[in-house]
Amino acid sequence: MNIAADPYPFDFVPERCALLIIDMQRDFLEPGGFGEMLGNDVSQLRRAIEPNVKLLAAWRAAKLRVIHTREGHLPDLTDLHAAKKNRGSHAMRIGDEGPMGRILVRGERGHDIIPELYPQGEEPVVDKPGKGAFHATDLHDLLKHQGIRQLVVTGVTTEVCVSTTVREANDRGYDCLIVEDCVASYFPEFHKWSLEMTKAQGGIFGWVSESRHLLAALEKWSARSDANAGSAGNVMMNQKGGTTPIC
Ligand code: TIU
Repeated sequence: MNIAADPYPFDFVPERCALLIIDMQRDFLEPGGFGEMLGNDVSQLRRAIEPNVKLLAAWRAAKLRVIHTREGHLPDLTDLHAAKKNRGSHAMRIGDEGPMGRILVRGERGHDIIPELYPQGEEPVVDKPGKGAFHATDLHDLLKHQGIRQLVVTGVTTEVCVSTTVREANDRGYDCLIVEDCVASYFPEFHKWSLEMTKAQGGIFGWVSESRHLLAALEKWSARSDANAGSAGNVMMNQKGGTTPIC
């Protein structure tokens, strides 16, 4: 199934594709967390929430794979290296107590995913200490075991964790498509150029598209699956006028 994308249409194979939602956590999207601690205006990221809500709902309705990630550290900070801990000149640091609990620490309110996009059922949540979702996680194994070869990537921030993850995925053999209106940055220019870099040189890191194209494709896919399920669940009339399931 072709999806309109840059630099050319993306050959979407739903059964082999996962929706990977990067770090839609309070610590990045709400005041008082890591994003604001770094001096950023968190309201810049919030425009990606609604398009993600719609895409996630359609993805779930199509019964395709969804994976969430969260950036953060163990409470004892043993997975936080000094380079990340000490960078910058901020009064607040990772692990310090903020208005939403200890900043970027697993189990704290600020570290969790925003309620609008909260994981459901058995959707995996990959906790990552770094920017890339493959570094020091079992994401690659998880994808391999599920037969996933393509990633539709959304979340925050475009040029940091989204871009790092797409680059890591690219080197591990995945085809990645970034959904432009479902990713966001504190810096509109970085967002723009990060997407430009992804799709430059014939799609050096992957494809860029918009959620409306994905939604249309998912609708088609769901309609087709429903039709198939209808025929798979078909029954034939037996001689007594009852029904026999077709196995
Ligand atoms: N600072 C910034 O833009 N991002 C991060 O620190 N993490 C993620 O992008 N998730």
